[in-house]
Amino acid sequence: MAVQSQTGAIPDASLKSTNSFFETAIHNMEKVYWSRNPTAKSVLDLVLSADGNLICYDHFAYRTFGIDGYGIDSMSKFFLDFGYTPREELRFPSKKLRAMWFAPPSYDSGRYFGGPLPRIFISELLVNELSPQSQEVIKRYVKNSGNGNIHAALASVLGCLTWETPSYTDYQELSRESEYAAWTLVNGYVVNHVTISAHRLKTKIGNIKSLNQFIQDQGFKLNSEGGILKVSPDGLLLQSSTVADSTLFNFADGVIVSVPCSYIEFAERLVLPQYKNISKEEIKESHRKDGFEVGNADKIFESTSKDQLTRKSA
Ligand code: OOG
Ligand code: NI
Repeated sequence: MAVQSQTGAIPDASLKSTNSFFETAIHNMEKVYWSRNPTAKSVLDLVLSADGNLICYDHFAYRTFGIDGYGIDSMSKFFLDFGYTPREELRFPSKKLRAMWFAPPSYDSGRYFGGPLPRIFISELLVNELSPQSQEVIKRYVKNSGNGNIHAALASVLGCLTWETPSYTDYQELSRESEYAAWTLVNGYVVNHVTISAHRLKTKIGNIKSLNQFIQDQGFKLNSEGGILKVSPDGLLLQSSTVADSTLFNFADGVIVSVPCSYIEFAERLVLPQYKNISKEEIKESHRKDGFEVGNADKIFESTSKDQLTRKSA
């Protein structure tokens, strides 16, 4: 089925006519994301124009409320139904979060734009560990949303919440305790960010250090939490991200306030030591570092934080 839209970041013509239901669905999740996040879209356009109009995605990420069937499982079901495999769990005790990542059916056969399907990273807020006040707010929205959790993927494709429009009072209550909670209340299941695979870019921005420099030279602000470049303990997973855009949100009690939406991330995965003698042309994604890192992720989460959004210096 051909996808008809002017808002997709990547020309829809590059979605083949044989495109599956699944690819069409995630392409539409992406369109919601590009249409709401002008900075992410400008960065993508910049990378596309500098690197020849085809990119690979390393992963897509989502946030959820880990309670009453609204957590990781509500979103992962869709991906599991289309061939994804659950991989590892990551824990973030001080943020009261946990996450799971899911591998696509193949890393090396190209199905989605310039490459294979993206990995999927889904986190959830450990709601039962929050204060009674925050728990009450989250449970109220979740309870009144019918069986919204069953339709998480649909909500992401449509770009709408499965619960009723929040009040500013509730948003503020959650913001005081967990910025993640407040973000999820107003953004729901929409794509939190997409990540461009830096090592798969073909020109000189095909390593994350040059890519970061290129993006900063164009005036974009990168998340500086713990340093711009986040490096895994083994040195093989390098990540960076922009600071999230904000958008005006119409709260149910009539207040219109700017709230954080999404950012864009870059990841470079280096070749594993056991494959270091393979020639450059023969290196596949499966020869590279896989998975995610708690230390990196902990800092990437901050891309939607008030501290980063209000930071003055570039
Ligand atoms: C996810 C942050 C972690 C990564 O790649 O490690 C992450 C989020 O902000 O929801 O994206
Ligand atoms: Ni990420």
